[in-house]
Amino acid sequence: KDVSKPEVNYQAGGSSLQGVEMHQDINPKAPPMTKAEFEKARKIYFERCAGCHGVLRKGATGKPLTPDITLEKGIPYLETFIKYGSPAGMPNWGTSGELTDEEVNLMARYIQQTPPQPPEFGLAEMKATWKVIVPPEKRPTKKMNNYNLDNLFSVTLRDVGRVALIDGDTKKIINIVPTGYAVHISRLSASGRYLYVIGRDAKINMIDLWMEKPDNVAEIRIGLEARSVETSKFKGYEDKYAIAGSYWPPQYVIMDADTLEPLKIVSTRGMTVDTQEYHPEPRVASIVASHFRPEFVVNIKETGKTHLVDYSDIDNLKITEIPLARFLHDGGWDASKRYFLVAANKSNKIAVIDAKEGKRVALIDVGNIPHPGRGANFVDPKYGPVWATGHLGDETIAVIGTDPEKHPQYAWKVVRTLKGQGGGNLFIKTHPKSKHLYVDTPLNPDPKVSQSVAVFDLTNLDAPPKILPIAEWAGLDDDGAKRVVQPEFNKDGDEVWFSVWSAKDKKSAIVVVDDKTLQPKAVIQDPALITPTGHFNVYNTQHDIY
Ligand code: DHE
Repeated sequence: KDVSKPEVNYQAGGSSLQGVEMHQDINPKAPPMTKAEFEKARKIYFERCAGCHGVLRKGATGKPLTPDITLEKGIPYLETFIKYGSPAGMPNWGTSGELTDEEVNLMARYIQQTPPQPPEFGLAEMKATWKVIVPPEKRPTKKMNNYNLDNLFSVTLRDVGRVALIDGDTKKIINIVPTGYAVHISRLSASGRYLYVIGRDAKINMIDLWMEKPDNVAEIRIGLEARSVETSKFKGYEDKYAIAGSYWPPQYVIMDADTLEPLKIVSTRGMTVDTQEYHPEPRVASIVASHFRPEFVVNIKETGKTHLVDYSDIDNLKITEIPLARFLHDGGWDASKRYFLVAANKSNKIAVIDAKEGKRVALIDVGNIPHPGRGANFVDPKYGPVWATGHLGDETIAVIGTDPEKHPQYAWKVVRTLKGQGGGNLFIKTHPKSKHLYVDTPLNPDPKVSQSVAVFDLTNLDAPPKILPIAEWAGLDDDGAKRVVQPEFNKDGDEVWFSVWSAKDKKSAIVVVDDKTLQPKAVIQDPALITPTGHFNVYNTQHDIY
């Protein structure tokens, strides 16, 4: 792939929707394909192309590729595009060696066919996959283990469809739990007892941390492709509801948090925020739970809108639709947890929602493709409370004022711009007890940069960052890619954990850094730690501390 376009390669990572039957009649105007060719092309399309162009090829961050457009272009034109890429962001799938000339030709023919539509996934389909492994009445009535659960880490083992539960105190693996494929995130119930994880294949696993050996107690598939799960956090609704959003079908579902029983499904199909045109495939990106109201904040990519979903009466569901900007992706709370800041990544903006008043307060221009993860909150020596985001498309970190009461002149403005190591940043992190801001760059094309992190001194933000060679500290003796991804603090805020992420057949590790000395404190390596990516501290995730 064209290594200069990390953000494109990053998006092109969907699953193949394997096992899903989609028969397609050949469009008589399109170049012919056999059924086997069509199937092969369909699989390649879902794995490589759908992330940018959309399952229905209506266009998202990539251009639309519907037959009314592609038929006119013809095979040689399309082949050239697929093989060599374009300056606008299309990767060079052919010359990079990802696709052979034969496959390039196959894809050029395939995208002239009518896009096959994957099946819908309603209540009946969800219920057919739903399993309560240990019913609530058979679960422990008190904590049955001696683990310090607040300091437990849930680590995604991406390519093997598992999570590792690691004791943050002893750094020992407690259990390896089977899950869906490539778990994207882990989230906690309000009480901290239950851990919910969601795979790309839209499978949710619910893990009871009170068991002698924490393990699965319920599971369900809520669609064919998904990224987000969350639980109700408002007072009086603790551990009551869970919610998950899917990419396909475009919808979200509210579930009983004790059993994962699906209760209410809401489609996100509808009009886009700006041109107000119908979009058939608006994917659900991040979801957070409000602390100020019984509401979920559901961010929808292609329409650029956020739904505030009031769960106080789910039979008479009230949804407030907030217009933001395209394409909403990830975000986090400010330190007061009143304001939610979310990246509209192709608009190069951060949007701010006031969760107390239930409305939009700002749209802030930032750098190229903001990608905050959940972002980082700290008190800037000059500008007061701020929240920061890094960017996939450039080396900057945008620092935004978040205190409209005491620092109104800086609120919702970029008050400073820090310079990191380079583009390809995914996550940044600090902790209320730390004086450091950590910035990863796993998608930077230069291995020196993708294998290290930049650390800023929050008391002296004018100084250049220190660079920590995290992958080198892991001491892995093979030639794995060793991308260093996602800083995450322990409960006490004195250690930072990083995944050193290599391919499935190479060694990976977790490196723990001492936040005071910025020296390595521990390396967790185990044959079971295959492709670790996201890793979530229970206490910090439960309480939205970042
Ligand atoms: Fe993620 C968060 C979607 C690729 C690791 N990712 C998110 C969220 C979304 C999302 C919507 C926010 C969830 C929330 O907060 O509710 N991610 C996508 C994609 O669509 C994308 C670009 C391409 C894809 O096909 O999935 C993508 N993500 C990746 C990766 O390649 C990463 C690095 C490794 C992996 O596991 O696939 C990756 N994404 C993560 C992590 C988080 C995340 C670790 C949570 C960060 C946090 O601190 O909360």
